[in-house]
Amino acid sequence: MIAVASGAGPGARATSRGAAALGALCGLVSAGVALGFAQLAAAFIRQEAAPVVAVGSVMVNSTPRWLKEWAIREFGTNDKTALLTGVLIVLAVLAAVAGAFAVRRPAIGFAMVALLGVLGAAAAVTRAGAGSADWLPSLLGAVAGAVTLAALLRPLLGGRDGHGGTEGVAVPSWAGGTANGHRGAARTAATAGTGQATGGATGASGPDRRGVLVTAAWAVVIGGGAGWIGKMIGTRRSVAASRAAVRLPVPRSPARRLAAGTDLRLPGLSPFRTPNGSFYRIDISLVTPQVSAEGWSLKVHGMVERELTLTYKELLRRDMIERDVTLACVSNEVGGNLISSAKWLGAPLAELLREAGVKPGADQIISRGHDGITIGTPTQVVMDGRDAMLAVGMNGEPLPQAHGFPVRMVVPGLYGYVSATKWVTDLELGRFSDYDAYWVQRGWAQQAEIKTESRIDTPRNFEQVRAGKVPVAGIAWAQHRGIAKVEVRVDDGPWQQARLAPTPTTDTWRQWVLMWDAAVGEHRLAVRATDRDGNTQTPARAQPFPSGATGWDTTSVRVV
Ligand SMILES: Nc1nc2c(c(=O)[nH]1)N[C@H]1C(S)=C(S)[C@@H](COP(=O)(O)O)O[C@H]1N2
Ligand SMILES: [Mo]
Repeated sequence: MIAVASGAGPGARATSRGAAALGALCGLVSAGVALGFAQLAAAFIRQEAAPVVAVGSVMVNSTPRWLKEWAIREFGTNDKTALLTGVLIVLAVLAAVAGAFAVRRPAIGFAMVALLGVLGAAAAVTRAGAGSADWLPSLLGAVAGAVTLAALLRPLLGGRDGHGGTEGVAVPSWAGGTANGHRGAARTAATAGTGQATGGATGASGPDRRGVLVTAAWAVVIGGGAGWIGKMIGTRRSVAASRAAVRLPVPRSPARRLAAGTDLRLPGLSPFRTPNGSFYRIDISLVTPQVSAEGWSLKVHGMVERELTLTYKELLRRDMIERDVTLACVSNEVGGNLISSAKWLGAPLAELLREAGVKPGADQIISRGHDGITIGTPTQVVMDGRDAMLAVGMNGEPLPQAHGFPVRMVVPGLYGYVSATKWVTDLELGRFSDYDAYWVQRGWAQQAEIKTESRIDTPRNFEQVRAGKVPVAGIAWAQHRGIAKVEVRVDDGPWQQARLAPTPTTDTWRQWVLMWDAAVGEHRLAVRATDRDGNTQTPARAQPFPSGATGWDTTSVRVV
């Protein structure tokens, strides 16, 4: 990077490199301004239309399964942050390249800026659930970015035919050697005029460079301000206020009181009810959809006798039930944590469907979320008497925004991707043979009951415990069938029956514990559950795709 030789060659390279570096910096600043203005525009349209989020969303929708599974494994629930960071890094690199190009070949540089704008706009309009004006933020952003880049580069481009190379101090300190000893070589190059010949615009003088930096500082302030105002407006328009104003109704049918011992309260064991803040979260949305209770309505249509539309107020006036139900994600691996349990409050879904009058042959309920997802649920499962509901409350609070405020579906016994539509706004009765929902289009099973499974919560894998009585404890689940038995095996010993905690219904997980007489050494614990239909968990390992993982959870423990 340092020009050591005297003479034109290396010095010229250093100056042109320096110009490219300044151009890259201008590109970065312009990208920042572009994002700021795009954010401001998105505040008035929708948050999801902001370019980085839009590109991320399209990637979420088209990521191959192995990559998505890897991301979930690697980043867990931070997978979204990781994705957005990745998109930002790629944008930063492209913006820097565009800026570097713009110094020498403005046409190419500005074409790249335009292309980035078009890409953002294309992502925004093709995103599932996009609105018709969603291309605007990216385009406004691109215009703001281009204007900024032009303003920043003006002195540099002007320098090409102006004073570049003619002044004694033509070579800026950013152009190559920063150590004093190397300036001489660079200066030689510039004064010789060869810098322009080989490297294009190299002649920004000290005052010009200062001008660029001052403009850049202004651009950062203005772009940052626009972005900040956009964020403020976005937050003000958020539905937090709407949620805070909700008064949940008293259920006609309250949840069964939890019998003593339902929660064994052992250290390391998952609590029977997962606090809302630690409830697992899985969805395709990079920004939490903002649906206010006042703006919400649900349409029931398709193969029904009578179309219905329901507002939030009307929904709250209906008879409500309150139930403990354990939700599980089909992507949960053996031993994984994509499973949580809560006490839900909601209106029975079957009653609503009976009012609409389901036509014969309508075997699929296609529900749509505000984020554009579609989820297909068997009509017969919802109508079979189980507590399928349109939930508005979770553990005594209005649904948190991340979990579907104002209304989501909950259907005991089915994986989330075929039942648990958050931000649900539309129910269409149809046929499985006519329509594949979002995940089914991506190869997952069209219908999927939750498989009978169990997990060891304590001792944890590779934990070290003291010899003697050690509680081995965890959870087991077979929603809507119910857990009949849980057995634990130490090394190659016999299966020993664990003690089962009570549960209010068959729709939740069930805690279990086995007091283990732990002897010094390395031991391997395995667990298997049997449901009330008599199915015992198979040891055969299966991946989550396409209909849920199977296999026994195991932990390795060192007893000292
Ligand atoms: N609108 C919407 N609803 C959705 C999803 C989604 O991506 N969008 N994901 C589903 C999946 S795959 C699961 S496992 C559950 C997770 O619900 P939770 O985030 O409240 O735990 O929501 C389901 N409902
Ligand atoms: Mo899921």
